[in-house]
Amino acid sequence: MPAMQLHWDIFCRVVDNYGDIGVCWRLARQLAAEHGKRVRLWVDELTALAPLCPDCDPARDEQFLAGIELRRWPAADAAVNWAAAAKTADVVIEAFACELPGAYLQGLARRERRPVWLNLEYLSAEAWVDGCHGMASPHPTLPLTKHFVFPGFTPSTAGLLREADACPALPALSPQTLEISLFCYDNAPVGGLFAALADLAQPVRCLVPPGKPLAATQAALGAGSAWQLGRLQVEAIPFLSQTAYDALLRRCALNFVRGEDSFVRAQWAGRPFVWQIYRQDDDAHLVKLDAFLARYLNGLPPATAATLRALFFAWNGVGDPAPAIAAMLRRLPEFAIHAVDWRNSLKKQRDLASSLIQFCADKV
Ligand code: TRH
Repeated sequence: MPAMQLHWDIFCRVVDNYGDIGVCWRLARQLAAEHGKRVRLWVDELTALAPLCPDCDPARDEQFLAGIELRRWPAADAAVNWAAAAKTADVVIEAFACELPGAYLQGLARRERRPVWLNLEYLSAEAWVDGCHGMASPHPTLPLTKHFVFPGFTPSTAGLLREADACPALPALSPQTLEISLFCYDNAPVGGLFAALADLAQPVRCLVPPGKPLAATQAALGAGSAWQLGRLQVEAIPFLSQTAYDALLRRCALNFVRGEDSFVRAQWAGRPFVWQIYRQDDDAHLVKLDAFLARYLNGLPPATAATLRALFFAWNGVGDPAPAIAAMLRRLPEFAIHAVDWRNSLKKQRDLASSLIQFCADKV
């Protein structure tokens, strides 16, 4: 392997929710823990990290956590000596086009040996991603080139975030109770879900994290934090650390996930999942959903594929959720086998952190 590329700066602006910081925090941890990198993570809103990482103190400008130097990225550029900060990094990751401070970029441009500068894009299963991964974009005025890195589901992309221990042996499921986790946006059709679950012959326990999932649940079932509908028990749970959340996904027989990072984790959990995609203007998210399903359902018996397709679309506002959920629940054992097969096929891909390291090494 050529250059060591030891020092990595990752920049993260929290747009909304937990996905931006969720991805950056996971990537930072893996680069430090598995690849021995010295990572400095700049985050504008540390309050978004605190729920995922209970050791984080959002009041502090600087702290060391999980082997990472965590720094506040203040709104005012003058609050940081960016010229000094630009002197160390061998690799700079601008997450999700968050735009680096001008003085930091100027500092990078003055370096004798320029760092590798990457823009980490959002995940998409669309085919065009294959052609765009690795594309270069020279800075209009400075002698710097940014490369676009696309996570994805094919070997032509940078792959998915996957730590060495992302796919341990699956724990046994609860024999009597069907356990379900529900991480969704507040417009998810949870009423239809609860109706379908309450109709099952088996006892069901549905675990609801705080924020939008709980708001949706309360809108459907009324105020409170625990509800009983026949054999269905719906229960509010605390927001878990990222590691504990990953473990919860493995423990549940079915997971409802959303956005980007929990969506990927559900796939590593090897359990059936339903995805609520992050909504975009002009229904661009439905094109992305379709692109994912084309890969995910490929090769399944037509009736199974049709059931899952109807369910994923209904959960995203296209179709009637209650019958789609009921139909999926009848096929849950088939869906469970597919979840493991899918995980095993995805695991053959190179993971995102390793791809980034290789990409940077190739640039030197
Ligand atoms: O929070 P999200 O909706 O994030 C979204 C998406 O990433 C979207 O693409 C992006 O544009 C938008 O943010 C700005 O969903 P996501 O991506 O699943 O992120 C949630 C994170 O929270 C993930 O890292 C898992 C973590 N998490 C925990 O650590 N503990 C918990 O208890 C739960 C429920 C989640």
